[in-house]
Amino acid sequence: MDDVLKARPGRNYDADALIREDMAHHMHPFTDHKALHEEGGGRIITHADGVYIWDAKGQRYLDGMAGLWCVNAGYGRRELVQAAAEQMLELPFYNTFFKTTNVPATELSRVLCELTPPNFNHAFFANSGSEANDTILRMVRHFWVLEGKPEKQVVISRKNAYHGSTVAGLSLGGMAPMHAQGGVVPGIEHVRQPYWYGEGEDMDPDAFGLVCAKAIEDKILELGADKVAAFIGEPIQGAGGVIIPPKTYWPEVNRICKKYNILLICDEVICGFGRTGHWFGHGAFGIEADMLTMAKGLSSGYLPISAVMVGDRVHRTLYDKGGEFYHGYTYSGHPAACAVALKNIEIIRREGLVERVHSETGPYLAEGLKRLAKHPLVGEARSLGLIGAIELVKDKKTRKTFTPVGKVGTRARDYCINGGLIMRAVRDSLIMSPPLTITKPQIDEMLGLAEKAIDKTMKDLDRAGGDVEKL
Ligand code: PXG
Repeated sequence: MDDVLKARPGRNYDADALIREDMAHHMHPFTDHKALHEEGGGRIITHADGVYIWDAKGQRYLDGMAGLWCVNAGYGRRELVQAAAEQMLELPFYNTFFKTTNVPATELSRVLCELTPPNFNHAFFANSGSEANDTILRMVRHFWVLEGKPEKQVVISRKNAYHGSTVAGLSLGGMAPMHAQGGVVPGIEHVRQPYWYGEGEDMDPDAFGLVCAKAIEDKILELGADKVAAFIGEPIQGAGGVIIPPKTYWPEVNRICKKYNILLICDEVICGFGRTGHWFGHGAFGIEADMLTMAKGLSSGYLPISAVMVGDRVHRTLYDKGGEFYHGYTYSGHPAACAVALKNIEIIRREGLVERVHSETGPYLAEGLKRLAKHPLVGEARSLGLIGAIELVKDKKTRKTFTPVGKVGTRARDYCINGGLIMRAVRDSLIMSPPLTITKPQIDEMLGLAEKAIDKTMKDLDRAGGDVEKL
């Protein structure tokens, strides 16, 4: 065990050989492999500590994306490694089918019920956000059949939502390029997103929030409430570009779902576990959800695990009328993943990370972004807690975006990475979601590096006479 827990500083790798090997045999997710080859291959990340990661060439980066929105407790947590190692020595695996369970899965389900609102008293485990959302789709459709309303099967979601990459996940999501590859599950409808900066035109944000909520109501009326099973949404759309809805949006969605007897599902995969300065995104917006999905920050990404929190209303029906629900994954409630999640939650609680994001680092990031918003290339810089976006625009006054879309954002993102900062580019926005352990000086460092990258991008644009095609 001591060996396992010994510090593992970066070893010496033959970076070029590794990159060649990777290009030869490894198909990466969401990747144009031909383009990756032409660019000379990817970055090989070798080790990490706190908020920093290193690649095989020895370059250090501040990880402004917490892995992929997930390393909430930061890198290098020996306690999490120890929790996994101890659990694996004791019981590395046993399934949770056939009337069996294990100690960490039992404890974790109780702890998740403590952390969520009082109507949540049951957890179902899976291994990824996508699997959790697959579970949701099956559960809500089954629920309405058991309720004697088998025609209530349609799920309403939003355009530009992200709910995963399995067939159900991509169908629930609203990413058109994903829908075009491999087919979608029928009976899922997508309405407009509450993206005021990009789509609100000259409307007041609060009025726009109501318009977007009304789009849900209009869709319900178009389909007939007797056909609609549920509405699903991320409290803040993450992969879609950190879209923080106007404050009028979610209360109105609550009202509409109640009025038409439609289940309200929150996808907390990104917003959960302190990201917004609340334990969950639904808490930040007062969303009264019937079901929740969570993953990523649940284990800070140290091991794969996700959960569906099943509210009492749905659980009661499944329990009373459901008989066997033919659903589950080999690794549902995996003991090592559950042990890590439990320790991770203990760390978040012990270190007061949610409160720290809420009252210290979240407001500090917001202040820094306010300063950055004065930059001539920045149209809006928004955040809640430690999730944020910097929108780069052609014209600050009119909120006019660049065409073609994406080139400016990608250029700025590449400058960030070359400068030692990991950021994501979504359209022409820079997206951030750092570990919740980030300190104020590290936030300064993150924003300073982002600003340098934006400056360089602006110089390139000036040199190109403002013509994005010439970038
Ligand atoms: N729901 C939400 C809200 C997510 O952000 C998933 C579900 C799916 O989780 P899994 O564990 O199946 O990947 C996600 C995942 C990006 C990016 O480019 C975001 C995610 C995944 C991959 C890339 O920002 N989010």
